[in-house]
Amino acid sequence: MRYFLIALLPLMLLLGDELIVNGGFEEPLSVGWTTYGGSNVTISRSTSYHPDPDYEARVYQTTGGGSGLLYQTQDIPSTNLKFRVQLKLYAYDNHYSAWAAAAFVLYYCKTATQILGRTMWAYMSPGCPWQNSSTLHIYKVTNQNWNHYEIDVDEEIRNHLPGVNPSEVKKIRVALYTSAYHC
Ligand SMILES: [Ca+2]
Repeated sequence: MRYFLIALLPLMLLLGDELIVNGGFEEPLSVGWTTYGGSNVTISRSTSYHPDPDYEARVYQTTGGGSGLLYQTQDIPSTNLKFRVQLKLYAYDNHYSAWAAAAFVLYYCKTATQILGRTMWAYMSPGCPWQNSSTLHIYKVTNQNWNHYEIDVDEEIRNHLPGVNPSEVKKIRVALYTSAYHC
């Protein structure tokens, strides 16, 4: 095996309103969530990933390329929202031509199919080509702990994503995401 990826999250809320359906994973993942991935991707929920008594979800990808995704898209009234998540991310490769990454992604969407920009928390192996741009802001994660993250969505877009007009953002997609190349 050349690499593996793991990404988990127990809690997701857009403060003000709880806009995420089944964000605590108390119900099966089929409630509110869509999964995507090949035979090398396993997406599951359990109470055992984090030591607390509650449920978490995990996207796990092993040898082979491609992506794994656990995601949902919701309408938002405006970008005047706070977003909070708790995450543990890890990615590994041991081959010079390969790379792997585990990430949590907030997609800012105009419609269900038109993505204007993204914010990511990402654990990337050396060689991962992802870079900041006017429509992509990456918070690099370099530890393998459970970490809490919170952002003000409007401030995030205005401060870090000059290519995104906040007034055009009508939907947010949240995704637990793994990706690998040539592994
Ligand atoms: Ca737990």
